[in-house]
Amino acid sequence: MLDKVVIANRGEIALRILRACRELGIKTVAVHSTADQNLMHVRLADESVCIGPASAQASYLNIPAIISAAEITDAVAIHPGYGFLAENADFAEQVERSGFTFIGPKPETIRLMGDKVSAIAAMKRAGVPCVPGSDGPLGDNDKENLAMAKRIAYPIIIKASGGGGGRGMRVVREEKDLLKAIQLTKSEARAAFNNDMVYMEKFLETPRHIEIQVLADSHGNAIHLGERDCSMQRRHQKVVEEAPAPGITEQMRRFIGERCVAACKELNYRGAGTFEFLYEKGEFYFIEMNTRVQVEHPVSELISGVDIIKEQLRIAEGQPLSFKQEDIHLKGHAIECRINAEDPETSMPSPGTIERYHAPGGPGVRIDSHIYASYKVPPHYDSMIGKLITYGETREVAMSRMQMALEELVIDGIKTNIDLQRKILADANFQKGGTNIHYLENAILNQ
Ligand code: MV4
Repeated sequence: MLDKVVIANRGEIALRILRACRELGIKTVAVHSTADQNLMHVRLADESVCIGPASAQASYLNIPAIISAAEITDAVAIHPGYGFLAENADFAEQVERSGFTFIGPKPETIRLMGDKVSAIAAMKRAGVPCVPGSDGPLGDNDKENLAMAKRIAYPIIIKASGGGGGRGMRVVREEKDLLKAIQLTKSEARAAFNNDMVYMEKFLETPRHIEIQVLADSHGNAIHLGERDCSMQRRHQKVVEEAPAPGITEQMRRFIGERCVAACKELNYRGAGTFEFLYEKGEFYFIEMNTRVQVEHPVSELISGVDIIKEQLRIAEGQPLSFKQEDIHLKGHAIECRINAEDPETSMPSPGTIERYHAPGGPGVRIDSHIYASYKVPPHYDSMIGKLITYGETREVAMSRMQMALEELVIDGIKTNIDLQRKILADANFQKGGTNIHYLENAILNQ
């Protein structure tokens, strides 16, 4: 097994990774900023290294500081978690060139998937269904671009190849706006991503966001753990996630899951990954692949019984996957509510000191959080302070347990989105299941 791992992240995911390492007997090194001396996982880690000042740029994004921390502690591997450097191919490359194991895919794979045009081309080749579109970058021939949009049929969307996660896109509803929109998206993309490559897709008006979790080892084995529904979002920030996705049949799950597994084998994929799809009128359309572990991985863990972080560590060690697709039996239903330190009126981050904390419990309740009473939420990072996850034999049981857990949960001293989560769980259409990506903003937040 890996002897010692550097956890190159903070907050709940750093603690989640530390727990997985402990279970496997792996020593841990916490690396943290000066603002994060009091993080729970820093206390629990075997060793800790301060890597820089509060600003993420100077600490959690500081590649030489993180690699130096691995060197001085004699660690053998680096787990990037999510966000920060998790999908930075240059970081993965420098980690490996310095003689450490990067716990994730090969740098080439991260780079391929980070470029959306090349990611979509790879998926099409592998037989993954994609959104009808330009099948490559847009050229600068106006006549050709106008003809292409007419063929795809309006509305269409222009997306930056270097974008993703909602950055660098523009919807075009009428022919008269197309050429201007292409130019604007290009110049924004050049400024934001230093890459002005853009592509065109049919714009889907009311899709759901459904994603497939995969795991692949370095021996050519790949499996999927079914799907998650992440449609309940605001400004591209997921708020509630669940698995399985309401209304997805066993046949649809097998169809799309098998295509993702085939793509993993074709790409020689390694590690945990997520295929993101838009789902509309019974069809899946690939949009992006995430080459990291995701915030919402616990809902897949609860319905599959697989510890995704432990599998990441085993895969990085070169071990084969500890199960085959036939061994995966998805059972029951899981829901995750993200708990954010934010103002309920404005949804702006609301850092400060947690005066009181009471965690809910009982059957089927899991909390992934690093917070404790007296913990001071720093203003420098993401506002998510934990995740409340419930499991039940049915979706109804998981929802009922979530409603009880949200009632029990007490976080005093800072503003949080707990009341918003209570409102979502009480919403009749959420309870029915299958709401689209616009539902939270259009129906719940407008009440
Ligand atoms: C789309 C789309 C509709 N049609 N692509 C936004 C985030 C990025 N991952 C892709 N996004 C979208 N791409 C086509 N062809 C609508 C969105 C979108 C969205 C997607 C997933 C979750 C939330 C969203 C919110 C607004 C728009």
